[in-house]
Amino acid sequence: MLDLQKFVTTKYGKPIQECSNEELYFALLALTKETSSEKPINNTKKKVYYISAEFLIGKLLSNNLINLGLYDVVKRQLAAAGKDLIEIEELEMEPSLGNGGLGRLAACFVDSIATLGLNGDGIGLNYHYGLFKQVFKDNQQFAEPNEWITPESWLIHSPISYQVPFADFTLTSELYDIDVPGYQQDTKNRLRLFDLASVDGAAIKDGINFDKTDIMKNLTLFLYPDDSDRQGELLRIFQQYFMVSNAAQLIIDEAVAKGSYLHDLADYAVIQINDTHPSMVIPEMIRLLTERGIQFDEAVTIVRSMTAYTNHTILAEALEKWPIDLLEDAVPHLIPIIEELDKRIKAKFDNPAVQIIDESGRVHMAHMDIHYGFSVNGVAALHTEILKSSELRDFYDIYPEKFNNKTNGITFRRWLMHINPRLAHELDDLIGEDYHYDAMQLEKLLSYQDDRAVKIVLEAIKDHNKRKLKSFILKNQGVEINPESIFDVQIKRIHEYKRQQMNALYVIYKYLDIKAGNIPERPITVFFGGKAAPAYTIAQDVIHLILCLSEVIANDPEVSPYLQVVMVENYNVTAASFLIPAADISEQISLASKEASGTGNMKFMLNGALTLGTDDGANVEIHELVGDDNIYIFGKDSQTVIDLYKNNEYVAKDYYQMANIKPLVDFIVSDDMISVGNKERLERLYNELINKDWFMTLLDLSDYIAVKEKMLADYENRDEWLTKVIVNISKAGFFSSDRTIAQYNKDIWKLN
Ligand code: DL6
Repeated sequence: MLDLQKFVTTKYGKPIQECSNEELYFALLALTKETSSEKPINNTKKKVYYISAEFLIGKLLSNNLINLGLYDVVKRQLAAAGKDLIEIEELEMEPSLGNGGLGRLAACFVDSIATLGLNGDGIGLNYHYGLFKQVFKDNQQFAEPNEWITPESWLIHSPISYQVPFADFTLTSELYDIDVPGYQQDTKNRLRLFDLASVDGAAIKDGINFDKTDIMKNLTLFLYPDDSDRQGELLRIFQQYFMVSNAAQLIIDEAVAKGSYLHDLADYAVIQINDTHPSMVIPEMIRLLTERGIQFDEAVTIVRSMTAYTNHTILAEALEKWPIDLLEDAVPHLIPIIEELDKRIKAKFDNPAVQIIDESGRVHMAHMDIHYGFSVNGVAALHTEILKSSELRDFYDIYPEKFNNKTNGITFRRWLMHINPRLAHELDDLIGEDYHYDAMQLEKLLSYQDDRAVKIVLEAIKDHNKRKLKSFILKNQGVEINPESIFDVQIKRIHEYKRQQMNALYVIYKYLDIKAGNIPERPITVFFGGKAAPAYTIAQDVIHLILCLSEVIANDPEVSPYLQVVMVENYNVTAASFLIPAADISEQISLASKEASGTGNMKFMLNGALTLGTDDGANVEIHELVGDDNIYIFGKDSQTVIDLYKNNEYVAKDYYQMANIKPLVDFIVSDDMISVGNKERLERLYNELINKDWFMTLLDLSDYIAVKEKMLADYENRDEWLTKVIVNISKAGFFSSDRTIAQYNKDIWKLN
């Protein structure tokens, strides 16, 4: 049994009571690292290497304490000494190693791989300043470096180092590991983050600008550095190659250490390519194998039998295509290999749509993955179907056997047990703890869907979580929110296809409706959170719209008691952990066919929020599981949208002219808005909406408003609403990432 008092006294020479929270945080960090260091590394023969540009792991203290079985005892012993684990954990810096859904998914996956006792590590880069820290000024987003690495942290410096060759120099890598203890598992895995000793933050000036040419100093400064110029594109290629060359060398070394003689490498290792950022691992692995004496043809066969690709987007512009001359400048030694791979495809297929190198000399990374890997998966049922029937149809015709679906999932250790302990304890009491190991057991909760006493407890838990969020927002942003209001939450990267602008137009509708004298039955607080890529102007304009609306409403005493808009600054995993358990309405309103899956939708459902969404991504599967009565679906379906694009039939202006829509869009450039905002930004967004609206905001706006109004009205029938909440929680088990990983293993990795 852990004796925390003894551990702390040995470390500091004084008892817990006399320690500051900071001292206690570092004591708990040391305790957790020590406990996981004692666990042996999983060393079974075959291993999966999950290579990803992002791992959005979030704070680790509670998560690791839960997985190591120490959480309750630590919490209790701290409380006995008058200390609060939650307050202590606040001092942890959130690692800045990811950005959005793809990165958070990778974090859930490494947790689930370890929890299922599978041998698998995450491999990525150790970004010193993450994507960026979002700061609001003048109702606009500004970017600052997101510093997170402190002298004592979760990173463990490893002696492993490799030489990574580039055109003009060779870099020597460093490796930092973060232990990944699975939930109540005897062994552990690791997240392995490569870095360069010479990287220097002093190169950054004026926000997140830096000299992009000085690779030795800037290689791992930022995730997704601005690639709007050639030097930025080159830097991304340097990063990607650095990541995969290190990964490939590590994979070979580990396999050889276990007895592989390389011809049988695929019996020891399988690589999951997470989106196209790690795609260069294919030519790099071929290069390393041929360098070690394997014939080119055999190297291709080996690599093909050990690499699998996950597609996370159907946005064509997000599928990477690198100009070959750019690759030549950074990694000339890969060019003959890529050209040979391309030549073989050209000899076999004359369809230009499936070539690796296109007529303009661009290398299509996804095409290389599909031809030279053995598996291609989408991340939700609808997404995979769209890949097969339209986006990657030509490939599906060639390789139907490679395509498979793996609907995403989330780890319940973080997204239930950690962020909503009261709900988790209530579930433990009602249905037992089996769902900790088998999430489908949550269905047992269905038998309580008419239980008044359970509903009262669920209401009380939501109320508690709303008050926790209130304190968080007050502390971080100095804004007071009303915990008695309905919490309507949209948190995700800012992107036109995700349609935060449609939600903002609803806010305008509600604002004007209240001004017209229609007072809502209950106040509503609309939360937004998310970062816009610095080079994505319209997304920045959407943030500006939301911030201006927030100010206009806050300044209007006729409306502010009933409606509030909060744009959460620097939205990250920590903010999500407060927002999700407090939410009533989960906004999943992407244009149907555009959101590959979404994983926030699953987190909200698990925490008792109801989905307001389109039939898109994993919403479709949520809809199927909970049934029509327990979800609020609106908008055109994916096939209609696909046809609209195909036939070029959508004309935004036709919708703009409609009597109920025009006043809402016009409000964007009203005097009220321009008085608190930037005219150029607001006008640009307004013009975009009426003249282009590529993601069809106005198409679904009327339906969205109608269904949201219905949802708000339904909220007042508390009994029926809480039945829906119970159904949603009960049906969330399917979305455990343990299920997703078990499927990856059964169908793709075949580890045990
Ligand atoms: O698969 C994880 C996550 C999905 O849930 C989201 O729907 C999808 O947008 C996201 N994809 C990306 C890749 N880039 N883009 N665009 O982040 O993956």
